[in-house]
Amino acid sequence: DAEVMSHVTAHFGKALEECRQESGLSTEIMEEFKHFWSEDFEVVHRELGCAIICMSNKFSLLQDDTRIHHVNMNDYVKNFPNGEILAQKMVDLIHNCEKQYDDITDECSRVVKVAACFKVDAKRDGIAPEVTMIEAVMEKY
Ligand code: BOM
Repeated sequence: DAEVMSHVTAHFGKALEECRQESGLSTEIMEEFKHFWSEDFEVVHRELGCAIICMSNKFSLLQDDTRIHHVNMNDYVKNFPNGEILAQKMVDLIHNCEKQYDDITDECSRVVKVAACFKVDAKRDGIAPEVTMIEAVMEKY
């Protein structure tokens, strides 16, 4: 559900500023994390992959091999309003994308590929939020 995803994105996106330095993700590439879901934003930069790893680590969402931690991701998403309807779906989508890029050894490069795949699949399944939906809930976090 796109509404739930807007909450998850608004909350997760708050960690971006803490991760800018170590990831090297400039504001020129990505001004705010909500733009991840924008039609014109291309999920291609290695630095975005590094930022997503850093951000995910703030919430313990990854395992030591930088793949998704299924239990922790499920619990994280369940904490948002109606999160239980999205939690397992999100884990399944991400895991399916991970399987497609398992051969990429560079972690940041692999994670940005997984994220791009996740964006495409989330749009296909109608659970991708509009940027305006994220803006509407950002003040809650
Ligand atoms: O194998 C690497 C797993 C990394 C998961 C990347 C998932 C997509 C991240 C970008 C989108 C985020 C939107 C909402 C919050 C997700 C926790």
